[in-house]
Amino acid sequence: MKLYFSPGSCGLAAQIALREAGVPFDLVKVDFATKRTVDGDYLQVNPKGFIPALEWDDGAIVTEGAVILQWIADHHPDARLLPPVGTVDRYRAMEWLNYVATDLHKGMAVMFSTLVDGDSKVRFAEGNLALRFAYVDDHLATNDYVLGDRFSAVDTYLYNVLRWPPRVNIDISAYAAIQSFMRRMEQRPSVVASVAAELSTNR
Ligand SMILES: N[C@@H](CCC(=O)N[C@@H](CS)C(=O)NCC(=O)O)C(=O)O
Repeated sequence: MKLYFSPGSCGLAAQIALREAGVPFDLVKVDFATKRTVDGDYLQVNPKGFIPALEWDDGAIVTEGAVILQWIADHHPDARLLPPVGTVDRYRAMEWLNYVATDLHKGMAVMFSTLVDGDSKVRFAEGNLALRFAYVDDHLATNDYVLGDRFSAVDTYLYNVLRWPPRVNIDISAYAAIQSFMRRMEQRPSVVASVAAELSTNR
């Protein structure tokens, strides 16, 4: 199993989920600028050019972070990373995965974009992202994890994306429930190991 990633970006969630499921994997670093890995052309792996991508030992490749998380969860049901397929709880989890992917992840992508000027980023952070953070904070005020009292794959993605605001000068320290959630996640061995693994490949 190979997980294609780049340090500091959105491959962290899949890495945490793989560790939670106890799946052995190799990390393969992708250079965003050249779209290359040590093995060669990353566009042959994922023509969209985005990480993450997960390559199975038989060569099958899955892309899109929210889908990769479901793939990991469904292939390792004992890890109970997501509610069973077809249940209302599963659709609730999918709602959250989609919200994190489309509203939070891609909203934060605006803040990293070189195509958007500084003033527009400030307006976007205040007029758009602040509402997203407030919604998440409100939810986490009465739920230890996104799906309630139990950790799930959704938390890996939310944690991944919520690591980014300080890097683009967005202060989320006043969102107390988000802060508690982040500290809770950082106590998990899977999170500690995944962050360390990214750091070690970044040296
Ligand atoms: N639709 C993709 C988007 C993933 C994505 O935005 N990946 C970013 C890193 S967080 C990326 O690969 N960027 C490459 C680049 O900007 O060159 C998904 O949900 O997995």
